[in-house]
Amino acid sequence: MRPSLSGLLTGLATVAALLLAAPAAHAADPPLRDLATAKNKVIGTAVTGSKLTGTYGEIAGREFNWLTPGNAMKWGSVEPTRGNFNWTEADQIVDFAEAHDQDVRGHTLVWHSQNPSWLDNGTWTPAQLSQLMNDHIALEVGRYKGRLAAWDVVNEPFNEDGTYRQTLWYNGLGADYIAQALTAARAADPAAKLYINDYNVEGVNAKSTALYNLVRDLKARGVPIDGVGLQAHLILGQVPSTLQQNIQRFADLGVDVAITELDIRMQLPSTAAKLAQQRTEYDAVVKACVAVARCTGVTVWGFTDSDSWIPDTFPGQGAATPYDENYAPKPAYYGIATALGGTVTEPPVPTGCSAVYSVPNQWNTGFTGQVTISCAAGSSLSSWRVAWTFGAGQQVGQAWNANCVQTGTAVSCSNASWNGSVPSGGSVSFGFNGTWSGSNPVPTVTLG
Ligand code: 9MR
Repeated sequence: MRPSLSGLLTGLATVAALLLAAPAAHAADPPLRDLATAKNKVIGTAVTGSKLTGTYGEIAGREFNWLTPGNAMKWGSVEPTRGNFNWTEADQIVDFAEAHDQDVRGHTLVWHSQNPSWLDNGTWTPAQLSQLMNDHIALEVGRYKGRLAAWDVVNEPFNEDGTYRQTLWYNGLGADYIAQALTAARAADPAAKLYINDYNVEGVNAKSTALYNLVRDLKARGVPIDGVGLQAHLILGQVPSTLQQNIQRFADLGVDVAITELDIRMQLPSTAAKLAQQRTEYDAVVKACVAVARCTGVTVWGFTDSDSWIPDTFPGQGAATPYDENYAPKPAYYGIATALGGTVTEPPVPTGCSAVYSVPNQWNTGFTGQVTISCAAGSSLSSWRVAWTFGAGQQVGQAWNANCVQTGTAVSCSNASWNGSVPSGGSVSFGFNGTWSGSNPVPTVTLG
Protein backbone atom coordinates (compact mmCIF):
# COMPACT_ATOMS: atom_id res chain seq x y z
CA MET A 1 0.00 0.00 0.00
CA ARG A 2 1.29 3.48 -0.88
CA PRO A 3 1.58 5.82 2.09
CA SER A 4 -0.73 8.82 1.95
CA LEU A 5 0.80 12.29 1.73
CA SER A 6 -0.49 13.24 5.15
CA GLY A 7 0.86 10.00 6.63
CA LEU A 8 4.23 10.74 5.06
CA LEU A 9 4.25 14.27 6.42
CA THR A 10 3.34 13.05 9.90
CA GLY A 11 6.14 10.52 9.63
CA LEU A 12 8.62 13.19 8.62
CA ALA A 13 7.50 15.44 11.44
CA THR A 14 8.04 12.57 13.90
CA VAL A 15 11.53 11.96 12.56
CA ALA A 16 12.34 15.67 12.80
CA ALA A 17 11.08 15.81 16.38
CA LEU A 18 13.13 12.75 17.31
CA LEU A 19 16.23 14.24 15.75
CA LEU A 20 15.75 17.47 17.67
CA ALA A 21 15.23 15.65 20.94
CA ALA A 22 18.00 13.07 20.48
CA PRO A 23 21.04 13.51 22.71
CA ALA A 24 24.43 14.05 21.06
CA ALA A 25 25.01 10.34 20.48
CA HIS A 26 27.60 10.83 17.76
CA ALA A 27 31.28 10.40 18.48
CA ALA A 28 33.29 13.52 19.23
CA ASP A 29 34.73 15.26 16.28
CA PRO A 30 37.74 15.04 15.96
CA PRO A 31 38.29 11.44 17.10
CA LEU A 32 40.06 10.69 20.37
CA ARG A 33 43.39 9.92 18.70
CA ASP A 34 43.57 13.40 17.15
CA LEU A 35 42.69 15.02 20.46
CA ALA A 36 45.37 12.94 22.19
CA THR A 37 48.00 13.81 19.59
CA ALA A 38 47.29 17.50 20.05
CA LYS A 39 48.04 17.01 23.77
CA ASN A 40 51.18 15.01 22.99
CA LYS A 41 49.58 11.88 24.48
CA VAL A 42 48.47 8.58 23.08
CA ILE A 43 45.09 6.89 23.43
CA GLY A 44 44.99 3.13 23.16
CA THR A 45 42.72 0.15 23.50
CA ALA A 46 43.15 -3.54 24.13
CA VAL A 47 41.83 -5.51 21.19
CA THR A 48 40.83 -9.00 20.17
CA GLY A 49 42.38 -9.75 16.77
CA SER A 50 39.51 -11.78 15.36
CA LYS A 51 37.09 -8.88 15.89
CA LEU A 52 39.07 -6.26 13.95
CA THR A 53 36.56 -5.99 11.11
CA GLY A 54 33.22 -4.20 10.69
CA THR A 55 32.20 -1.63 13.27
CA TYR A 56 34.68 -2.92 15.87
CA GLY A 57 37.54 -2.49 13.43
CA GLU A 58 36.31 0.92 12.28
CA ILE A 59 36.18 2.29 15.81
CA ALA A 60 39.50 0.71 16.82
CA GLY A 61 41.15 2.25 13.77
CA ARG A 62 39.47 5.63 13.89
CA GLU A 63 39.55 6.51 17.58
CA PHE A 64 42.80 5.01 18.89
CA ASN A 65 46.45 5.33 18.00
CA TRP A 66 47.81 2.55 20.23
CA LEU A 67 46.71 -1.07 20.43
CA THR A 68 47.46 -3.71 23.02
CA PRO A 69 46.64 -7.34 22.23
CA GLY A 70 44.33 -8.35 25.09
CA ASN A 71 45.52 -11.95 25.05
CA ALA A 72 47.24 -12.69 21.74
CA MET A 73 50.85 -12.16 22.82
CA LYS A 74 50.71 -13.99 26.14
CA TRP A 75 52.96 -17.03 26.42
CA GLY A 76 50.03 -19.44 26.60
CA SER A 77 48.66 -17.99 23.35
CA VAL A 78 51.89 -18.01 21.35
CA GLU A 79 53.40 -21.32 22.50
CA PRO A 80 50.53 -23.52 23.70
CA THR A 81 52.63 -26.66 23.41
CA ARG A 82 56.37 -26.55 23.73
CA GLY A 83 58.06 -25.59 20.49
CA ASN A 84 54.76 -25.10 18.62
CA PHE A 85 54.02 -21.48 17.98
CA ASN A 86 50.87 -19.64 16.99
CA TRP A 87 51.42 -16.07 15.97
CA THR A 88 48.24 -15.68 13.93
CA GLU A 89 46.33 -13.28 16.14
CA ALA A 90 49.39 -11.38 17.29
CA ASP A 91 50.50 -10.83 13.69
CA GLN A 92 47.00 -9.81 12.71
CA ILE A 93 46.94 -7.09 15.37
CA VAL A 94 50.40 -5.77 14.46
CA ASP A 95 49.45 -5.71 10.76
CA PHE A 96 46.21 -3.89 11.55
CA ALA A 97 48.09 -1.34 13.65
CA GLU A 98 50.60 -0.64 10.90
CA ALA A 99 47.80 -0.24 8.36
CA HIS A 100 46.13 2.30 10.65
CA ASP A 101 49.24 4.22 11.67
CA GLN A 102 49.04 2.91 15.24
CA ASP A 103 51.67 1.82 17.75
CA VAL A 104 51.52 -1.49 19.59
CA ARG A 105 52.24 -2.26 23.22
CA GLY A 106 53.38 -5.85 23.50
CA HIS A 107 51.66 -7.63 26.37
CA THR A 108 53.14 -9.50 28.16
CA LEU A 109 56.38 -11.48 28.42
CA VAL A 110 56.90 -12.63 32.01
CA TRP A 111 53.78 -13.21 34.09
CA HIS A 112 52.37 -15.76 36.53
CA SER A 113 49.12 -16.16 34.60
CA GLN A 114 48.06 -17.42 31.17
CA ASN A 115 51.25 -19.42 30.79
CA PRO A 116 51.15 -22.67 28.84
CA SER A 117 50.55 -25.68 31.06
CA TRP A 118 53.78 -27.32 29.91
CA LEU A 119 55.59 -24.37 31.47
CA ASP A 120 53.48 -24.12 34.64
CA ASN A 121 53.54 -27.85 35.27
CA GLY A 122 57.19 -28.49 34.44
CA THR A 123 59.92 -29.00 36.99
CA TRP A 124 62.76 -26.62 36.26
CA THR A 125 66.13 -25.90 37.77
CA PRO A 126 66.96 -22.19 38.15
CA ALA A 127 69.30 -22.45 35.17
CA GLN A 128 66.59 -24.00 33.03
CA LEU A 129 64.04 -21.41 34.08
CA SER A 130 66.40 -18.61 33.27
CA GLN A 131 67.09 -20.15 29.88
CA LEU A 132 63.38 -20.61 29.17
CA MET A 133 62.61 -17.02 30.08
CA ASN A 134 65.49 -15.54 28.12
CA ASP A 135 64.76 -17.67 25.05
CA HIS A 136 61.08 -16.74 25.14
CA ILE A 137 61.89 -13.05 25.33
CA ALA A 138 64.53 -13.27 22.59
CA LEU A 139 62.11 -15.10 20.33
CA GLU A 140 58.97 -13.02 20.86
CA VAL A 141 60.58 -9.60 21.12
CA GLY A 142 62.92 -10.52 18.28
CA ARG A 143 60.01 -11.53 16.06
CA TYR A 144 58.52 -8.02 16.27
CA LYS A 145 61.81 -6.14 16.50
CA GLY A 146 61.40 -2.58 15.24
CA ARG A 147 57.62 -2.89 14.96
CA LEU A 148 56.46 -2.54 18.57
CA ALA A 149 56.77 0.72 20.48
CA ALA A 150 56.73 -0.80 23.96
CA TRP A 151 56.62 -4.08 25.86
CA ASP A 152 55.07 -4.94 29.20
CA VAL A 153 58.11 -7.05 30.01
CA VAL A 154 57.14 -8.02 33.54
CA ASN A 155 53.50 -8.13 34.59
CA GLU A 156 52.10 -8.00 38.13
CA PRO A 157 55.20 -8.82 40.18
CA PHE A 158 53.83 -7.63 43.54
CA ASN A 159 51.35 -8.67 46.20
CA GLU A 160 49.00 -6.08 47.69
CA ASP A 161 51.26 -5.58 50.73
CA GLY A 162 54.27 -4.80 48.54
CA THR A 163 56.02 -8.15 48.95
CA TYR A 164 56.99 -10.06 45.83
CA ARG A 165 54.36 -12.36 44.42
CA GLN A 166 55.40 -16.01 44.74
CA THR A 167 55.46 -17.06 41.11
CA LEU A 168 57.25 -19.58 38.95
CA TRP A 169 59.78 -16.87 38.21
CA TYR A 170 60.26 -15.47 41.68
CA ASN A 171 60.39 -18.86 43.34
CA GLY A 172 62.97 -20.12 40.87
CA LEU A 173 65.12 -17.08 40.25
CA GLY A 174 64.43 -14.64 43.09
CA ALA A 175 63.63 -10.98 42.46
CA ASP A 176 66.48 -10.84 39.97
CA TYR A 177 64.25 -12.39 37.32
CA ILE A 178 62.95 -8.88 36.71
CA ALA A 179 66.37 -7.42 35.87
CA GLN A 180 67.18 -10.48 33.75
CA ALA A 181 63.96 -10.15 31.78
CA LEU A 182 64.45 -6.44 31.13
CA THR A 183 68.04 -7.02 30.02
CA ALA A 184 66.97 -9.77 27.63
CA ALA A 185 64.20 -7.58 26.18
CA ARG A 186 66.58 -4.67 25.60
CA ALA A 187 68.99 -6.98 23.78
CA ALA A 188 66.20 -8.31 21.56
CA ASP A 189 64.82 -4.90 20.54
CA PRO A 190 66.84 -1.88 21.67
CA ALA A 191 64.20 0.53 20.34
CA ALA A 192 61.20 -0.78 22.29
CA LYS A 193 60.31 0.97 25.55
CA LEU A 194 60.43 -1.55 28.38
CA TYR A 195 57.79 -1.48 31.11
CA ILE A 196 56.85 -3.13 34.35
CA ASN A 197 53.05 -3.24 34.61
CA ASP A 198 50.82 -3.88 37.64
CA TYR A 199 47.33 -3.29 39.09
CA ASN A 200 46.26 -1.54 42.28
CA VAL A 201 49.32 0.67 41.93
CA GLU A 202 47.40 3.74 40.72
CA GLY A 203 47.35 5.54 44.06
CA VAL A 204 50.09 5.91 46.64
CA ASN A 205 49.95 2.69 48.69
CA ALA A 206 52.15 -0.20 49.87
CA LYS A 207 52.09 -1.95 46.51
CA SER A 208 52.87 1.13 44.41
CA THR A 209 55.61 2.08 46.86
CA ALA A 210 57.20 -1.36 46.42
CA LEU A 211 57.06 -0.84 42.65
CA TYR A 212 58.52 2.63 43.08
CA ASN A 213 61.40 1.29 45.15
CA LEU A 214 62.04 -1.45 42.60
CA VAL A 215 62.16 1.00 39.68
CA ARG A 216 64.44 3.32 41.64
CA ASP A 217 66.82 0.43 42.39
CA LEU A 218 66.77 -0.85 38.79
CA LYS A 219 67.60 2.63 37.53
CA ALA A 220 70.42 2.95 40.06
CA ARG A 221 71.86 -0.39 38.91
CA GLY A 222 71.67 0.57 35.24
CA VAL A 223 69.09 -2.10 34.42
CA PRO A 224 67.10 -1.09 31.31
CA ILE A 225 63.69 0.16 32.46
CA ASP A 226 61.84 2.85 30.53
CA GLY A 227 58.40 2.93 32.01
CA VAL A 228 55.83 1.93 34.54
CA GLY A 229 52.35 0.75 33.57
CA LEU A 230 49.49 1.52 35.93
CA GLN A 231 46.75 -0.86 34.81
CA ALA A 232 43.85 1.07 36.40
CA HIS A 233 41.12 -1.56 36.65
CA LEU A 234 39.00 0.76 38.75
CA ILE A 235 35.67 0.57 40.54
CA LEU A 236 33.08 3.33 40.17
CA GLY A 237 33.46 5.74 43.06
CA GLN A 238 36.94 4.54 43.94
CA VAL A 239 39.37 6.46 41.75
CA PRO A 240 42.37 7.00 44.04
CA SER A 241 42.72 10.63 45.05
CA THR A 242 46.51 10.30 44.86
CA LEU A 243 46.56 9.18 41.21
CA GLN A 244 48.27 12.27 39.78
CA GLN A 245 50.69 12.50 42.68
CA ASN A 246 51.61 8.85 42.16
CA ILE A 247 52.13 9.29 38.40
CA GLN A 248 54.33 12.27 39.20
CA ARG A 249 56.52 10.40 41.68
CA PHE A 250 57.27 7.68 39.14
CA ALA A 251 57.94 10.31 36.47
CA ASP A 252 60.37 11.98 38.85
CA LEU A 253 62.41 8.75 38.87
CA GLY A 254 63.12 9.41 35.21
CA VAL A 255 60.78 6.85 33.67
CA ASP A 256 57.67 7.16 31.52
CA VAL A 257 54.30 6.30 32.99
CA ALA A 258 51.36 4.87 31.06
CA ILE A 259 47.84 4.02 32.14
CA THR A 260 47.70 0.66 30.43
CA GLU A 261 44.39 -1.10 31.13
CA LEU A 262 41.81 1.47 32.19
CA ASP A 263 38.26 0.39 32.88
CA ILE A 264 35.79 1.57 35.53
CA ARG A 265 33.30 -1.08 36.50
CA MET A 266 29.94 -0.69 38.20
CA GLN A 267 27.21 -2.82 39.67
CA LEU A 268 24.67 -3.60 36.96
CA PRO A 269 22.24 -2.43 35.82
CA SER A 270 23.89 0.79 34.74
CA THR A 271 21.79 3.90 35.24
CA ALA A 272 22.10 7.36 33.75
CA ALA A 273 23.43 8.55 37.09
CA LYS A 274 26.11 5.85 37.30
CA LEU A 275 27.14 6.48 33.70
CA ALA A 276 27.36 10.20 34.41
CA GLN A 277 29.58 9.50 37.40
CA GLN A 278 31.68 7.16 35.27
CA ARG A 279 32.12 9.94 32.74
CA THR A 280 33.45 12.22 35.48
CA GLU A 281 35.85 9.50 36.60
CA TYR A 282 37.15 8.70 33.11
CA ASP A 283 37.70 12.42 32.69
CA ALA A 284 39.58 12.60 36.01
CA VAL A 285 41.86 9.64 35.21
CA VAL A 286 42.76 10.92 31.75
CA LYS A 287 43.28 14.44 33.14
CA ALA A 288 45.72 13.07 35.74
CA CYS A 289 47.81 11.66 32.89
CA VAL A 290 47.51 14.80 30.78
CA ALA A 291 48.78 16.83 33.74
CA VAL A 292 52.11 14.97 33.96
CA ALA A 293 54.53 15.45 31.07
CA ARG A 294 56.03 11.96 31.34
CA CYS A 295 52.66 10.23 31.35
CA THR A 296 52.59 9.02 27.77
CA GLY A 297 48.89 8.25 27.56
CA VAL A 298 45.97 6.03 28.41
CA THR A 299 44.90 2.65 27.10
CA VAL A 300 41.42 1.32 27.83
CA TRP A 301 41.04 -2.41 28.45
CA GLY A 302 38.60 -3.00 25.63
CA PHE A 303 36.71 -0.05 24.15
CA THR A 304 33.27 -1.67 24.13
CA ASP A 305 31.25 -3.38 26.85
CA SER A 306 30.87 -6.29 24.43
CA ASP A 307 34.63 -6.93 24.63
CA SER A 308 35.34 -6.50 28.34
CA TRP A 309 36.67 -9.04 30.82
CA ILE A 310 34.59 -7.62 33.69
CA PRO A 311 31.24 -9.47 33.44
CA ASP A 312 32.98 -12.86 33.32
CA THR A 313 35.26 -12.14 36.25
CA PHE A 314 32.92 -10.07 38.45
CA PRO A 315 29.38 -11.45 38.02
CA GLY A 316 26.81 -8.67 38.26
CA GLN A 317 29.29 -5.96 37.34
CA GLY A 318 30.11 -4.43 33.98
CA ALA A 319 29.49 -1.37 31.78
CA ALA A 320 33.17 -0.60 32.40
CA THR A 321 34.29 0.72 29.01
CA PRO A 322 33.62 3.89 26.94
CA TYR A 323 31.29 2.30 24.36
CA ASP A 324 28.18 0.25 25.00
CA GLU A 325 27.61 -3.24 23.62
CA ASN A 326 26.12 -1.80 20.43
CA TYR A 327 29.12 0.45 19.82
CA ALA A 328 27.39 3.66 20.85
CA PRO A 329 29.71 6.03 22.72
CA LYS A 330 28.75 6.28 26.39
CA PRO A 331 29.16 9.32 28.63
CA ALA A 332 32.60 7.87 29.53
CA TYR A 333 33.67 8.40 25.93
CA TYR A 334 32.92 12.09 26.28
CA GLY A 335 34.79 12.14 29.58
CA ILE A 336 37.91 10.96 27.75
CA ALA A 337 37.29 13.46 24.95
CA THR A 338 36.93 16.44 27.26
CA ALA A 339 40.00 15.44 29.30
CA LEU A 340 41.93 15.46 26.02
CA GLY A 341 40.74 18.99 25.27
CA GLY A 342 37.72 18.11 23.12
CA THR A 343 34.51 20.05 23.35
CA VAL A 344 31.37 18.02 23.53
CA THR A 345 28.02 19.55 22.85
CA GLU A 346 25.43 18.16 25.17
CA PRO A 347 21.76 18.81 24.59
CA PRO A 348 20.97 21.96 26.59
CA VAL A 349 18.39 21.86 29.34
CA PRO A 350 15.46 23.96 28.12
CA THR A 351 15.22 27.15 30.17
CA GLY A 352 11.52 26.53 30.71
CA CYS A 353 12.18 23.37 32.79
CA SER A 354 13.13 23.28 36.46
CA ALA A 355 13.23 20.98 39.48
CA VAL A 356 11.84 21.62 42.96
CA TYR A 357 12.81 19.64 46.09
CA SER A 358 10.49 19.25 49.04
CA VAL A 359 10.19 17.19 52.24
CA PRO A 360 6.56 16.08 52.50
CA ASN A 361 7.20 13.87 55.52
CA GLN A 362 9.80 13.73 58.30
CA TRP A 363 10.15 11.70 61.52
CA ASN A 364 12.85 11.07 64.22
CA THR A 365 15.70 10.00 61.95
CA GLY A 366 13.97 9.50 58.64
CA PHE A 367 12.28 11.57 55.99
CA THR A 368 10.67 11.34 52.60
CA GLY A 369 12.07 13.60 49.92
CA GLN A 370 10.26 14.52 46.74
CA VAL A 371 11.50 16.21 43.58
CA THR A 372 9.17 17.52 40.87
CA ILE A 373 10.50 18.37 37.43
CA SER A 374 8.22 20.72 35.49
CA CYS A 375 8.35 22.22 32.05
CA ALA A 376 6.49 25.37 31.04
CA ALA A 377 4.50 25.45 27.81
CA GLY A 378 6.89 25.33 24.87
CA SER A 379 9.64 23.41 26.74
CA SER A 380 10.03 19.66 27.21
CA LEU A 381 12.58 17.00 28.22
CA SER A 382 13.24 13.51 26.88
CA SER A 383 15.48 12.53 29.82
CA TRP A 384 16.58 14.24 33.02
CA ARG A 385 19.05 14.15 35.85
CA VAL A 386 18.70 16.07 39.10
CA ALA A 387 21.72 16.61 41.33
CA TRP A 388 22.26 18.20 44.73
CA THR A 389 24.64 18.27 47.66
CA PHE A 390 23.33 17.51 51.14
CA GLY A 391 24.42 20.08 53.70
CA ALA A 392 23.85 18.22 56.97
CA GLY A 393 24.91 14.61 56.48
CA GLN A 394 21.62 13.37 55.09
CA GLN A 395 21.64 10.07 53.26
CA VAL A 396 19.43 8.88 50.43
CA GLY A 397 18.00 5.36 50.82
CA GLN A 398 15.35 3.71 48.70
CA ALA A 399 14.17 5.83 45.73
CA TRP A 400 11.11 5.39 43.50
CA ASN A 401 10.52 6.66 39.97
CA ALA A 402 14.24 7.52 39.65
CA ASN A 403 17.67 5.95 39.94
CA CYS A 404 19.64 7.69 42.66
CA VAL A 405 23.24 7.34 43.76
CA GLN A 406 24.98 9.17 46.56
CA THR A 407 28.76 9.64 46.70
CA GLY A 408 29.81 11.43 49.87
CA THR A 409 27.37 14.33 50.12
CA ALA A 410 26.66 14.45 46.36
CA VAL A 411 23.43 12.91 45.11
CA SER A 412 22.53 12.32 41.50
CA CYS A 413 19.12 11.01 40.41
CA SER A 414 18.17 10.21 36.84
CA ASN A 415 14.89 9.23 35.28
CA ALA A 416 13.61 5.68 35.42
CA SER A 417 13.05 3.97 32.09
CA TRP A 418 9.35 5.01 32.10
CA ASN A 419 9.43 8.68 33.09
CA GLY A 420 12.24 10.39 31.16
CA SER A 421 9.86 12.45 29.15
CA VAL A 422 8.44 15.65 30.62
CA PRO A 423 5.96 17.16 28.17
CA SER A 424 5.42 20.81 27.42
CA GLY A 425 3.39 22.22 30.31
CA GLY A 426 3.72 18.95 32.29
CA SER A 427 5.67 17.53 35.22
CA VAL A 428 6.99 14.30 36.72
CA SER A 429 7.92 13.54 40.31
CA PHE A 430 10.12 11.06 42.08
CA GLY A 431 10.64 10.33 45.72
CA PHE A 432 13.02 8.69 48.14
CA ASN A 433 13.38 7.79 51.77
CA GLY A 434 16.34 9.33 53.53
CA THR A 435 17.94 9.61 56.93
CA TRP A 436 18.88 12.76 58.83
CA SER A 437 20.03 13.86 62.25
CA GLY A 438 20.33 17.31 63.79
CA SER A 439 18.79 19.22 60.92
CA ASN A 440 17.43 18.49 57.48
CA PRO A 441 17.89 21.61 55.35
CA VAL A 442 16.49 21.66 51.80
CA PRO A 443 19.38 21.51 49.30
CA THR A 444 19.63 23.50 46.08
CA VAL A 445 18.94 21.17 43.17
CA THR A 446 20.16 21.43 39.59
CA LEU A 447 18.49 19.93 36.57
CA GLY A 448 20.84 18.57 33.94
O1 9MR B 1 41.46 -9.26 29.21
C1 9MR B 1 42.09 -10.48 29.54
C2 9MR B 1 41.05 -11.57 29.60
O2 9MR B 1 40.47 -11.79 28.34
C3 9MR B 1 41.69 -12.83 30.16
O3 9MR B 1 40.69 -13.81 30.34
C4 9MR B 1 42.36 -12.51 31.48
C5 9MR B 1 43.01 -13.73 32.11
O4 9MR B 1 43.72 -13.35 33.25
O5 9MR B 1 43.35 -11.52 31.24
C6 9MR B 1 42.79 -10.34 30.87
O6 9MR B 1 43.73 -9.32 30.83
C7 9MR B 1 44.47 -9.07 32.01
C8 9MR B 1 45.79 -8.47 31.61
O7 9MR B 1 46.44 -9.35 30.72
C9 9MR B 1 46.67 -8.19 32.80
N1 9MR B 1 46.00 -7.37 33.77
C10 9MR B 1 44.68 -7.82 34.16
C11 9MR B 1 43.80 -8.06 32.94
C12 9MR B 1 42.40 -8.45 33.36
O8 9MR B 1 42.39 -9.71 33.96
